[in-house]
Amino acid sequence: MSSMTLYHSPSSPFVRKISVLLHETGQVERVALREVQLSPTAPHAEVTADNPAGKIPALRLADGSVLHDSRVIFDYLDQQHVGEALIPPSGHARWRRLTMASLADAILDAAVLLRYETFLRPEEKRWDEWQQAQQDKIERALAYFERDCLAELASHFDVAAIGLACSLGYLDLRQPKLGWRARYAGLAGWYADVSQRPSMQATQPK
Ligand code: 99T
Repeated sequence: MSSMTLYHSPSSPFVRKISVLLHETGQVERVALREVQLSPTAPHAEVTADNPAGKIPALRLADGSVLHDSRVIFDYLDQQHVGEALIPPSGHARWRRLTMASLADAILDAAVLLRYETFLRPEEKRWDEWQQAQQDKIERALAYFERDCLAELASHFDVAAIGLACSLGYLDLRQPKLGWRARYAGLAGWYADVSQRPSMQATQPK
């Protein structure tokens, strides 16, 4: 029986990072999924009671305590299996891979803000410069990954690679017009490879 409950939405890339980890580390059966619909303007009461920020993912543990956000949950679940850690335990590798993961999260933060700006905000209140600034963050991060990180990404499917894979999947879902593959052929090739992993196939966004 599942001992933990994950507040979940099939479109959330932050949740997807956790779902990919569960598949990669053989922990799928340990976590029950509680699907919720929410947005900044339509919070979900149960989620808000457990996470005052009102965001998913949040993970309720067997003792009733709750962990959030995705970085904390990822770290926690990575310490609950006996295989190779997805977050390097110490040394330079730890800080490097966490920094890459943080940049992948920055892509997500910008892409989710863009999504809310175009999907939730009334048209007459939208701000083009602000949207462009979010797109610029995404472009700068992708250019950095393409220029400096291809070999590192290919070396391990860990916290950094999972983060970026979920970010690229989310760009395909919500920002297909960005057409990132045309500018980042190396990332496109890497993403095509990792997309074949069972963990990525099983967690495709809907
Ligand atoms: O901002 C809100 O009130 C509701 N939004 C969320 O819960 C989003 C869902 S992605 N989650 C986050 O922003 C989590 C960010 C946090 N730093 C983490 O967990 O790492 C939904 C995207 C979509 O449906 O397009």
